[in-house]
Amino acid sequence: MNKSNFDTNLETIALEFLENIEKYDKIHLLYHSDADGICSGLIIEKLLSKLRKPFKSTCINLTHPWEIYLSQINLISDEKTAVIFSDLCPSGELLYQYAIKFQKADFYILDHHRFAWPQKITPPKNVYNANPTLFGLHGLKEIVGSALNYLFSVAVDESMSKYAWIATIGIAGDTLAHIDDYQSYNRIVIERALDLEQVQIKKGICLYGGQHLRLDSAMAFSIFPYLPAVEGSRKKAKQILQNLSIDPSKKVEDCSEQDVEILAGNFSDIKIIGDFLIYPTKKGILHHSFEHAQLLSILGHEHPESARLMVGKPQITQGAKQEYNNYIGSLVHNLTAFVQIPKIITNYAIFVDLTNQVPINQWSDTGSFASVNHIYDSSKMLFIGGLTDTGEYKLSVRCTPEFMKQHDNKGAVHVIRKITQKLGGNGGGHGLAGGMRLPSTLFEKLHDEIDKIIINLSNL
Ligand SMILES: [Mn+2]
Repeated sequence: MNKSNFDTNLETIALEFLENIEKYDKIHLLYHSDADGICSGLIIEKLLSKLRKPFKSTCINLTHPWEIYLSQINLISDEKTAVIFSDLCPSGELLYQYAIKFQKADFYILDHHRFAWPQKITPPKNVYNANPTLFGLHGLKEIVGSALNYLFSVAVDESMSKYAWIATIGIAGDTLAHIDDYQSYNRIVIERALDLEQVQIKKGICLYGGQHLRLDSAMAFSIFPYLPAVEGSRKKAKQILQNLSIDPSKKVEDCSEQDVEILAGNFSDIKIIGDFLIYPTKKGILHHSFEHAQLLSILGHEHPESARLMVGKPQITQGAKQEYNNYIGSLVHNLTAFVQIPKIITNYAIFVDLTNQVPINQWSDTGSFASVNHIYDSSKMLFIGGLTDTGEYKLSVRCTPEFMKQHDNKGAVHVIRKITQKLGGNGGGHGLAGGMRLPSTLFEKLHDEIDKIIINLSNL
C-alpha cells in the first residue's frame, strides 16, 4: 500500500471511466458544500462538459441522512447510470446495498474521507473506489478532495490540467495549514498552479482570516492564528501596533521586513510569519486562498449557487462580504469566549461547556479552531459542546497529532468508541476529530471516567 499503488488505481479508474462513459444514459454528480467540495464538484463538471456528456449535479450539505440524497437521484434499475461522489460518500453499508440493488449503475468514489466496506463482503464490481486513504495516504495533509478530483480529471483528459488553481482553493479550505506545510499530492497541485502562473506564493505576515485587510483589522479578524491578546478587538490591535510604532492602517501585504520582524517578536510564541497563496487576478477576500476558501464554505452550506459563482469572479459582492464578516467575527468572538470560560480539567482531558455561551451551530467550528490554534493544553483531549434541547450533551472531540503519538496512535474516534461502550451515547469520527452525543445524566460520569479510558487506550 503506497503512493504508486494509489497512482495506478487512480489511472485505472480514470481509464475505465473513459471507456464506460459512452454507455451511460445518465450521469449524477454529488459533491459536498464546503470549499473543498465545491471546488471538487466544479472540476468534475468541467470534465463532463469537456467530454460533452450531459449530467445532473447536486451540492449536498449533509444535514440529512444519506438515504434521502440517494433516493432523490431516483435510480432506475434498467438504466445505465453513473453516480460520482466528490468529496463525500455514503457509508460502505449503504453504498453496498445500492450497488447490489442497481447493478446497471456504476458508482465512482472520488472522496478522501475514511471509507470501509462492511465486514466479509466482496466489494461490488460496479463501484470504482479512488479513495486515497485505502492506500495509507493521509486524507487531509497529503491529499484533499479537490486535489483528488483534479488528479482524476487530468488522468481522464490531460487538458484539465489548467484547472489546478481551482483545486488550490479546496486545498486551502480543508488543510487549515500554512502553505509551507503542504505535502505530497496537495503540494504537487499547488506547484502545478505555480508553474501555470495562476497563483503566487508570498512570504510575510500570516493573519489568515484577515489577510486582505489593514493590519489592525487583520489582527482582530485572524482565526489562524487566533491572537488571544487581541481578543478580536480592533481597538486592542491598534494599541499594540502603535506601541510597536507600526502603522495600523498598513495593509498586511504591504508590511516591510522590519514590520514583520517587530510584530513576530511581539507574538513570539505564535507563528505569524509564513507563506501565503494569492490569486493575482482576484481582489479583496478572493485574492487570498485561505480567505477565498473560507468564504466558499460559509456560503456553500445554505447558498451553494452563490459560492460556486464566487470561484469564477474577480471580486465579491457586498452581501457575500457581509456574510464573511459576520461569520469570522463570531468565530473570533467564540474563540475569545473559549479562552475565558471556566473549564473542567483532568489529567488527560479538558471539558468546555458552551451551553448558553455560543450558538449550537458554531460549537464544532469553535472546537476545530481552538484545536488548530492550540489555545488549550493540547497534550490533553478536548471535549467541547453543550446541552441540546433534546436533553443530551452534544460534544465535539478534538486532539492533536502529538496527543495521538503519546497514546499509541489512538485518538478521538477510539476514545468515543470506548465511551459509548462503557457509558452509552453514540458517535464516531477520525483520529484527530470526532463527535458524540451523551445523555446529560452521564456527562459528569464522563468527567470521572475519562482518565481511565484514555490511559488504557494503548491496550485497545
Ligand atoms: Mn474535503
